[in-house]
Amino acid sequence: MSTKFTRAIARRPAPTFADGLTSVSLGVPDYDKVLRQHEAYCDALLRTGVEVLLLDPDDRYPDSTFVEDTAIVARGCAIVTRPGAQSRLGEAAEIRAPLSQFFATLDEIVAPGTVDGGDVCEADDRAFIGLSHRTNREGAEQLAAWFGKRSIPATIVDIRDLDSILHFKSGWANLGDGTYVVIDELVDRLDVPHESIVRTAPEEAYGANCVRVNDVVLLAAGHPRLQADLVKRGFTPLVLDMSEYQKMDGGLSCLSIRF
Ligand code: CIR
Repeated sequence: MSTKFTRAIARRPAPTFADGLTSVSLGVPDYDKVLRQHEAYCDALLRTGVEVLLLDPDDRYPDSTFVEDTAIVARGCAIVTRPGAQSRLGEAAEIRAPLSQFFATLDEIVAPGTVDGGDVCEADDRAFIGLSHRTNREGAEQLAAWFGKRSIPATIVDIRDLDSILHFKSGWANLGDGTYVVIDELVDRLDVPHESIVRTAPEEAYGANCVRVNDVVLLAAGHPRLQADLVKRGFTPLVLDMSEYQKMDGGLSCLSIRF
């Protein structure tokens, strides 16, 4: 079983994109390429059958194209997060109006809690919340309670000791149908059966941030082993060049909120 998505919200990258936060040294993103890769991403979403609400770029927030971090949607309800990086806090207010087009009420994470949507993975009948350098204990607990009210049990996973990933979903993807894509470092951290895990090769760890959207799995280019493994398991990967987003610690999931 996998969630059927009908809509997605994305935001065009701002000209200030390269001023955003990053922990990697992969070079400065080329803004023309950033835009082209974003267009390809939105086209791919459309091909999965979802309607895309594309928001205008917001120069004030270089990381604002990573909309996933600002809200979580589950069972027809939405909660606005409180991003963990100071420079991104204001992004939460900016997602309210677009979300209000689809949700009559919006809940919110309140101070001192912080949550980045990239730390939150919904998996059919349960949810995982990464405790990271962006999502703190208060935020994770507020969100777990929010899921609880919707009868979705949430497991908090501490990833603060892992330097290799920014967010939980940088290393863990739920593909539905009982399958997860997982990096080595996370394989033994959660109580999911090993046979349900597609483990990424160490040199393909970035590929773990893949996204199931309806009949396809969006997958970053350059991960041939993972691509083959997904095909073997009956999935249909749709490969996208993410080079410019990787330079800013971003991946496929962070570029949209899907519901
Ligand atoms: C940041 O550091 O906040 C951005 N440069 C990247 C955010 C990526 N978001 C995500 O994986 N959900």
